[in-house]
Parts: sequence; structure tokens; C-alpha cells
Amino acid sequence: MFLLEPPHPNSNWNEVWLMLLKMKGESLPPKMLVGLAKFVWTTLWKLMMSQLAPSNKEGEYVRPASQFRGEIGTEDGFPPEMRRYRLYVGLGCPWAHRTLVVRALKGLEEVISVTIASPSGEEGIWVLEGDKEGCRSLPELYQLAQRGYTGRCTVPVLWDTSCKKIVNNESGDIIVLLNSQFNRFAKNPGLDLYPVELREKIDFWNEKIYHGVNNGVYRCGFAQTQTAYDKACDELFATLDEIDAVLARNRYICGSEVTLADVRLFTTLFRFDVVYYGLFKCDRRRIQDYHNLGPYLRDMYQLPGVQDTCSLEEVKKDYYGNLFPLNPGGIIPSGPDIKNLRLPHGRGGKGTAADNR
Ligand SMILES: N[C@@H](CCC(=O)N[C@@H](CS)C(=O)NCC(=O)O)C(=O)O
Repeated sequence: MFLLEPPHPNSNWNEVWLMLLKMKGESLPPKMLVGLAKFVWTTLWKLMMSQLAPSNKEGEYVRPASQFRGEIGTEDGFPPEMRRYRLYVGLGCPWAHRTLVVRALKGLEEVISVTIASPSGEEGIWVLEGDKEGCRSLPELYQLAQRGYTGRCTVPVLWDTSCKKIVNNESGDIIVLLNSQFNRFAKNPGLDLYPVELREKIDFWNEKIYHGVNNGVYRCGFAQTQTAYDKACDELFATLDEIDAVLARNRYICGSEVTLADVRLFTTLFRFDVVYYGLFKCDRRRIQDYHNLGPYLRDMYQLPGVQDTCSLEEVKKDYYGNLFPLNPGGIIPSGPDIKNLRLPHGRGGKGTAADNR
């Protein structure tokens, strides 16, 4: 596309184009072929990465902030009601996956419906099939909620089916709302994943895990310079080592009970050996090789209802099939085998530690 329509008459593309025309039908000398291919591919790669992954001048990935941050149940917020809200999720997405895990743990399947969006490799957007609002894609849904919206159209979305509005599109907020605002209708109202007495500790770990691990794997995979990648990778594995040490003492991050900090960590760990290790170059160590993180991942996977929220095939298809600049051939690897996630985790006997910070 770019070669046929050079973007600027005086640009280097013109020279490339003329050279190609001259060479048509002849074989290129290897040095020229390599030089040409490198120039064309790196230019395209930079162009595509700037769209896929906004970065700062050091080449570090900078995640855009979520735009809809509404509340459920507060005075000026949206009222909690049975079957009023819907979650739009993508099964490959770790942020959306958090919302499905909390919905399952709290027993909110009858209360909050789910629409699954699929990534379109051709259009680079999330598409919807049979959407109840009549939208063909997520950008259409965002436009329905707010005409003229120009930000990114991301999953997850917590949607109000009554007002046709986006309540919230920040997974960190949505899981807090699901944990606390629908207890009247939940099957497991007694399960509190964000108890007041642990909030300080949970927030502390949330911050660390977000920066080092959840967003950390993206900072590795979307880095546009070697220095940016090295920094992200060092931080990622330092954080994983730190968490592994905590999990030697505690069954879960903040003690003996599962909390939102575990949910947030889990959805990244679940994808780690399968996509981040290879595609995002997070390859110093696999999760299953960690003494505690490996069994902990199995423990989380085996919590009631969690397994049903996990689709490794979709994860692989989504990342390897759609992140074109990282995997232009689109080949999806065959492994690894996830049967080991069903093996006994042996973590039931772990106690609580008074302070694991
Ligand atoms: N801050 C958001 C991030 C969500 C996010 O980045 N979702 C990705 C999928 S994994 C997405 O929909 N990306 C589409 C885009 O950026 O255009 C959250 O945690 O909810």
C-alpha cells in the first residue's frame, strides 16, 4: 500500500519505489535486498507501533488513561439494579478478564450480562455480533454513548442498558463496583474482595503489580527502544521475584483470603507463559518455573467459576493473530499445554503473615 502510493513526493519512499521499478524482474543483490527490506520494514513498524502503542521520547510505552469513570450506587451515580448493566469484554484481554473473574467469584452471572467482542485483524477494532444495542463494533457503541468521542475504544465496558451510556471503561474501577454494589443480587454476597481492613495493603500491591506486571508486560512488548525494553524487563522480573517471596509465606498476596490484588495479578499470570514470554519478550523465566507463582497460578485458576472465564485459545489467537507489528506472519504457536493448570496446587496449608510489605 505504501509502496504503491508514496506518502510524499520527496520522501525516501520515492527512491525506494523508483529502485523497485528499475529492479523489476531482476534479482536484487543480497546486501541491497537486506538494506531495502530493513528500511521498509522498520519504517512501517515505527508507523504502526505509534498507532498501536503511544510512547514517550525514550520509546517507553505510555498507556492512555480511561475516559469513563462513573460510579454505581452513589448519590449521583447509576443505581444498582438486576439485569440493568452489561459487560462488553474480549476474551483475550487481561483487563476485561478481571471483570469476568470478579463476576464469577461474586456469582453475578444472572445480574450482569456479557457481550463478547472479537478483535478484527483487518480493521484493528473490536467487532460485535448480534449486539442488543444494534452496534456492529465497539467504536459504534462508544459513539452511541457519547457522540463525537475520539478516545480509544477499549474493553472492558460496563454499559447501562437503560440510559444507553457507558458507566465505566476502567477495569480497576469496574471490579471494585462489581465487588461491592450488587451484593443484594449476588449469589456470594459475603465474599468481600476489597475488605476495608486490607484496603491499604491491597492498594499498595495493586499499584506495584499494575506498574511492574500488568502494564509491565506491555511495557516490554511495546517498547520501541532497547533501553525502554531493558528497563521494563528488569522491573517486571524484580516485581515477580518480590511477589514470589510473599507467596512463600502467604496463600494469597494479602494473606489467607483472595482479594482484588490476586484477581489483577492472575489475569496477567494466566497469559504469561503463553503469550508474554514469547511475543512480548518477557523470557527470563516462565511463571511455571517459579517456586510459588506457578502453584499460585493453579490455585487461582481452580477457584470456583474462574476456569470458565479462561480461554487460552482465544488469548493466543488474539495476541499472535492481531498484534500485527509484533507478529507479521500471523502464525499462532501450538503450545504450551495448559493441562498442568489443573494439577494439584498444594497451597491450602499456607498461613497468613502479619505484614508482608
Ligand atoms: N485501562 C483499561 C485498559 C483496557 C485495554 O487496554 N484494553 C485493550 C484490550 S487488552 C483494548 O481494548 N484496546 C483497544 C485499543 O486500545 O484501541 C482498563 O484497564 O480497563
